[in-house]
Amino acid sequence: MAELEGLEFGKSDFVLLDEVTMEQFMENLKLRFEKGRIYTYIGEVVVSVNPYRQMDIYGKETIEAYRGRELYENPPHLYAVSDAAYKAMKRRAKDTCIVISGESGAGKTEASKYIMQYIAAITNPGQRAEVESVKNVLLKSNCVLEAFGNAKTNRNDNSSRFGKYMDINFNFNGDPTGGHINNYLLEKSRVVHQQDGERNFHSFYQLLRGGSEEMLQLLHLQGDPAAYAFTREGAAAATSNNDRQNHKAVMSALEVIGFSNQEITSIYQILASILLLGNIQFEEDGESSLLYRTVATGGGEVIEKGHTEQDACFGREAFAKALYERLFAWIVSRINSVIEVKNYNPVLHGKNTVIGVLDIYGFEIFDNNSFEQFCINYCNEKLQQLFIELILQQEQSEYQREGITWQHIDYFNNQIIVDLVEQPHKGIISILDEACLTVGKVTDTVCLESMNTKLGQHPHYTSRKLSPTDKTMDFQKHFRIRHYAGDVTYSVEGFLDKNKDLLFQDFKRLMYNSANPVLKEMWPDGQLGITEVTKRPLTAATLFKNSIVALVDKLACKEPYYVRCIKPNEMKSPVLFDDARCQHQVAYLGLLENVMVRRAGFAYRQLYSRFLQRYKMTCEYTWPNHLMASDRDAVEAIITQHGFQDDVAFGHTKLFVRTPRSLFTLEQERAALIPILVLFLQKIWRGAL
Ligand code: AD9
Ligand code: MG
Repeated sequence: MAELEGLEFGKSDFVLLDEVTMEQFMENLKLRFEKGRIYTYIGEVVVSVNPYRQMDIYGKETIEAYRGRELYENPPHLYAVSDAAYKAMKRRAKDTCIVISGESGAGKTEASKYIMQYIAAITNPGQRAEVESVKNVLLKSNCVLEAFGNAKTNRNDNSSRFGKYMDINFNFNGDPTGGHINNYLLEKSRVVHQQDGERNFHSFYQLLRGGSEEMLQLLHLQGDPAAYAFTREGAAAATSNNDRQNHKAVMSALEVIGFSNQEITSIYQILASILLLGNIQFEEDGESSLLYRTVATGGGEVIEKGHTEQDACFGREAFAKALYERLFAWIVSRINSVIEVKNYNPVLHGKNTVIGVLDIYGFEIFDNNSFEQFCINYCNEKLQQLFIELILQQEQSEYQREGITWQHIDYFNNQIIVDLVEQPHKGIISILDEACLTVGKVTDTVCLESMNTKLGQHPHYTSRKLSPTDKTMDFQKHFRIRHYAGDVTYSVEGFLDKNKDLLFQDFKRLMYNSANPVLKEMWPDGQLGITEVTKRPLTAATLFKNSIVALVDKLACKEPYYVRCIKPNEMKSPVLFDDARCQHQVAYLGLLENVMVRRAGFAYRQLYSRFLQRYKMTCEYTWPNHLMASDRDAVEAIITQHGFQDDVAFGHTKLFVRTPRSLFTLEQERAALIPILVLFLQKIWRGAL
């Protein structure tokens, strides 16, 4: 609990509030925001409010001030949790992860970058070249991934349209030796269509506005986003992005990471072909795989099927989206191949530990919410569930197990919404998949009917049919989920196509047979002959669900640190604190419950035997060995000697310490005693005593 700030800045840890009420919580949050204090703790959780202005709190001196320090020695900061995660990893050889959550525009991606910068700054004091190079690639990868995976939305000018989980690997010295990026469901529909006021991915505008004349000529492009169907809608959108400057930064980052000239050219050729593909108009005539496709009949016969104009448009859009998606996945895998840990030998190098940083798309509510928002919001439900399990549930069940007197704190458990989406046979994803597998003309509306029938009783599901008086929904189109973060009305239009994610086989073969080796590498499945492709691929929703379940498993086995981001207003204003919007976020993020559990709870716990081993030297009754009936009694003697009785509780197997300060005192005393002990032991050895 930091005390370096005066009281005029409010309480630096919500645990210190006089009373844990929403009113006091909001008052403190607002006061701190207005005083430019954007970070506040709940124990070890950082609550962050997006300042929407450059803050002078990320420089070298600040990094130095936090380096190696304990959480409560400095004012709250992302750097302090980053250091805590790093220390846990280094001292205790624990894998840790930092989970950043909050709605779209709340500041997750910015936070993840500051965290990475901090970790890069405090490691490799010896400046070893290979470690520096790993750090450099990790940092530069952000710029490339943002160019290809972020876009301006109506919520955020630089909105992440993919989920990112990055593992950073460390050797026994605590220096980064490599890393791995997992990417989750890129919102590829954006390639062909954007909502009013939104843009396509940054990469297209960067190329068109920032590419040299020579480059554009080579790619047969004009340097004007308004000239292309896929970028026309977003061409005029006001944005704080400097496309021209960012293009330069991306080109240089690609080089630093190690992309070859041929690879860089190929990347831009693919972007150009997507733009040109978007401008193709169809008449029902001519020959190309856009106009007909080869299909295998049930009897193994191969026939050609002519396309209607509608088929051709569908094929063209699916192709453009797939080209972009494969390009993005390929860029990620190329970065991974550069940063993967090489020549690692656990016997020689000791345990390889990991810090994971998760920055995923935040909860979204738009005017029109489609399949992508459905997936994004489901993912946020899963992360909220993990937070509940780790912070609210586990904590309380440990007190119960250890027999500590405990008043149970109630919280909303969103498992019921997670089930609504993902439960086998009954959940929305299953119903969607079933509709996709059904042969014949199943439309989005038929699928909606099926959901209405099967989910009509669910307290978090509704539709116009189930609430006929609600005129904000359409009978044919809409269903609504009561998410933990608010109600979202989804339009089923396009759900089935997006879930099937069909791409005609001919495109895959065409790409695989390309003379360009980079393109060929992106389409390995194009090798299969027409009659060999029989297995039905998993649907997009099921693939996404599987990847998110795997992600949650990965996070759950690491020691978690949390950053909970809050968006202060909808206007991107640095001075506006919209009370209602902020309170809504505090409520659904479960922050008040978090304070209650934390406040009634204990910051630190340790097995009696371990505690004793570490601190027995600080007490005359336990040093060098105790003669008491049990370790528990010995620990009690240490606690009593230091006068901490009121700050601890004794469990069946563990000691629980309420505030970190008591522990800090013990640590200081231990540190002061060690040199004296060493001297003492040396004298014994020399026979001086
Ligand atoms: V989304 O779910 O990807 O749409 P994020 O990632 O939560 O969203 P992001 O980090 O992109 O939001 O922040 C949005 C904008 O807020 C940034 O582009 C900055 O202009 C602004 N921001 C966020 N955090 C900070 C900060 N610590 N300092 C200054 C900030 N500006
Ligand atoms: Mg983001």
